[in-house]
Amino acid sequence: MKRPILIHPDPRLKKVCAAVPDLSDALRTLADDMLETMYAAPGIGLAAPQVGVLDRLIVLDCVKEEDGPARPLVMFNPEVVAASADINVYEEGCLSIPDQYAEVTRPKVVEVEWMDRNGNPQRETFDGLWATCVQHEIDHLNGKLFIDYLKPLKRQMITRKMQKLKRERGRGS
Ligand code: K1U
Ligand code: ZN
Repeated sequence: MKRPILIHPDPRLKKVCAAVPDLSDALRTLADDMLETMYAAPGIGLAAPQVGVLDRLIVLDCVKEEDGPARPLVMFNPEVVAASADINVYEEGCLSIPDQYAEVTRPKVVEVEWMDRNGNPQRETFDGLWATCVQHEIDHLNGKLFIDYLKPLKRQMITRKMQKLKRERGRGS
């Protein structure tokens, strides 16, 4: 089932999310719903707070359709355990900040540990877009948005645009 995506500004997007102590069928259903929501958007990642759930859960799939089969990843309690000194600049977007893009600088390569949907620990090294995306999603779990990396004036401009968008959507246009 697709879930509605929260639009910035929303207090739930600024919260630090709680670790998931144990997996449950409800959490697996949430992960499936998040993947469906992400693919439909379309997007390459989604974090639980974006659908209003303050648990440490992210999903991502950065495989481009023309590059081969999908690779949906579900990560509970993801953690960056190592990051390269090498950096990468990528023009990021966010499904909670529609149609706004800005360059963000992050480590180029990161090693991430997480628990998979079967409760098994996983560890993998990510590079390029995968590394950018997994860091963007983990930021969501800590209440941080990509616009928090921008200069205050630019951030304020984007926030005002989103407030206007929400007012217009609220009026049904
Ligand atoms: O977390 C999110 O809001 C999802 C976001 C992830 C992301 C994008 C770019 C850099 C870092 C993280 C998105 O998926 S925005 C949409 C997007 O980038 C995209 C959509 C369709 C095809 C390819 C990319
Ligand atoms: Zn985002």
